[in-house]
Amino acid sequence: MTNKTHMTNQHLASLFEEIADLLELSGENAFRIRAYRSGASAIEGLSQPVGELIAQGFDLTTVDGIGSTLAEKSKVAIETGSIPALEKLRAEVPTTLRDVMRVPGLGAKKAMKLHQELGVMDLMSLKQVCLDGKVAGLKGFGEKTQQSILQNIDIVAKAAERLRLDDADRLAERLRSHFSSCKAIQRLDFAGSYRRGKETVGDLDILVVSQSPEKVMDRFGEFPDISEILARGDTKMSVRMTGAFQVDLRVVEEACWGAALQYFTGSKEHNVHVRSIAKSLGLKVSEYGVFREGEDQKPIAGSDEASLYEAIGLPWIPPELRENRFEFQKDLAGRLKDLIELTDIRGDLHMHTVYTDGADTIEAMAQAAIDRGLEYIAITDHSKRVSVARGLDDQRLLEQWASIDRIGPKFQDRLQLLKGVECDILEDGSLDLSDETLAQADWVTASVHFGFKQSREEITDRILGAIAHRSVHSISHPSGRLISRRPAYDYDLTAVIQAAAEHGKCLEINANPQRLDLNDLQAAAAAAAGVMIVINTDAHAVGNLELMKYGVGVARRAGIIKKQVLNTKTTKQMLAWLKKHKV
Ligand code: DGT
Ligand code: CA
Ligand code: CA
Ligand code: ZN
Repeated sequence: MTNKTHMTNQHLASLFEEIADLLELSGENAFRIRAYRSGASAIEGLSQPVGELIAQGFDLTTVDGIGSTLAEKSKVAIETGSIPALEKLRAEVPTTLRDVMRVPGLGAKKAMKLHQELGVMDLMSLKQVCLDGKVAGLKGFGEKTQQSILQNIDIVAKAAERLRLDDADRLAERLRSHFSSCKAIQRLDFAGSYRRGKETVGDLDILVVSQSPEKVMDRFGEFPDISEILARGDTKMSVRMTGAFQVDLRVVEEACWGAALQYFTGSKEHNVHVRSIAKSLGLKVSEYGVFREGEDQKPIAGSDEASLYEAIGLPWIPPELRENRFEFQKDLAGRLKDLIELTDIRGDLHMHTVYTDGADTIEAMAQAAIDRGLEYIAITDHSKRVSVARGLDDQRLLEQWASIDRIGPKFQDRLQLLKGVECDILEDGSLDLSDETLAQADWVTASVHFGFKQSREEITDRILGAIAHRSVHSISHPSGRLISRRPAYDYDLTAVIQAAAEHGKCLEINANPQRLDLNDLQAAAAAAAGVMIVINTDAHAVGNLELMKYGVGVARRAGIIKKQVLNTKTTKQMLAWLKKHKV
């Protein structure tokens, strides 16, 4: 028998967990439920895929926690991809009730009662019956329970939410320093979507090399933000943080480090493609290494990631590219050589000062830019339409530029200060400043901050008008979205990209982790159309200049190379570019 389904141990374990939950909801006896739960954690703790063990004729019942029933069901699952007993349970009990039973204070019995008496199916319908006041009237519940359910639903629902990349970054840094005192750890790194630099992260995946997994897990358990230990096996532990975010930790062997890091970095789609390339070469890639087909004992590569990719004829692929989008194209090696890096960035062309809603002066921003190794910056405060930020009218903007003319020489030889502005694209399609004023700027970036509810045609026309304006160099945060808070306005990005390409105008990747637009796929489309990309922090304080890395991350995920990014130019090249674009 072979593992045709390529089911991972994690997946098999999750099927047993689901059976256990559904049995609990059905009111089954505790003994049977516990058998499935301990089976699930036994399977997760195995150091080799169940499919392989079975193929080798290994007797699963010799593993602690796995009896003959579960061994049999494992075989069926590996062979067919499902378990009949689970299918039967799913037909009897809505599997979405599992979320309901996890609401603090409920549990299986109460969840089932809510289902039978009030037709509750999932968190949404639970919230509705609470809001309707129906739960309070139910025997054994009452007003107080109803109130606490309402509060707790939001916590459970939040568990389904993803963490923004910068928040994930802060958590990862705190975890790293928490683990730094653990002497049992030889090596530690983060994998998963966080390592790939996705704009939001579903959970954090930590990978560790250690001879004493228990000590590592003990230390993990001491992290102050943990609200619940979800699972702890021999080599794997999962916890929930307060605020519902999940963190997974896996301890692996030093010899498999590269293979494990590659596997758990994903993406799943990237890994599927990697395995298919391997297969065509008569090789097998798993989280334990690269093996010759049929020889499961000694890996031929996998102690580091580079050796794994090399074994299947590929250069090491940066994690940001591992989404099965561009990384398997023929010209990969050539592009990788020039893939944009943070150190390629020489300037920042979007930032605010105390003249509008920034926290720092022009001088402070300039000094901070020098400290970060930048060679030029454009000061781009808001125009008057942004009245909450005390946006500048023509008069005040000209005054600011006059002071930049005075300040500029102070930084000579260290930093080129450019006179810029972030000019609003008004609802009627006109620009917020006069043509005469705009013509005097070194750098003009135009943005939409208002009128998000306009029609697709209206918003598109506004942006197209700005792109065609002779003094405008760039469009900032072109989609207007705020991650997890506000969707993009409706506009025709393809038309915008085409117009930008025609007029030789830039489109921005806004590096603020709340924005990150253009996003990776949009930026890739723009660059492919020949549009010059500019990556800016939109800093509102000196500390924000460090956000540049997030914008560069988006560009890397888009496969963008150095020469496709305007602010990789040297000061001299930049001034020449600006001169060429001056009318
Ligand atoms: P997330 O957490 O939703 O932002 O996304 P990821 O990519 O971090 O996903 P996660 O945490 O479920 O798993 C981490 C990596 O582990 C994933 O990118 C690839 C690998 N992986 C996990 N489960 C499977 C699986 O069932 N099949 C394959 N091929 N890879 C898996
Ligand atoms: Ca993850
Ligand atoms: Ca995970
Ligand atoms: Zn701005």
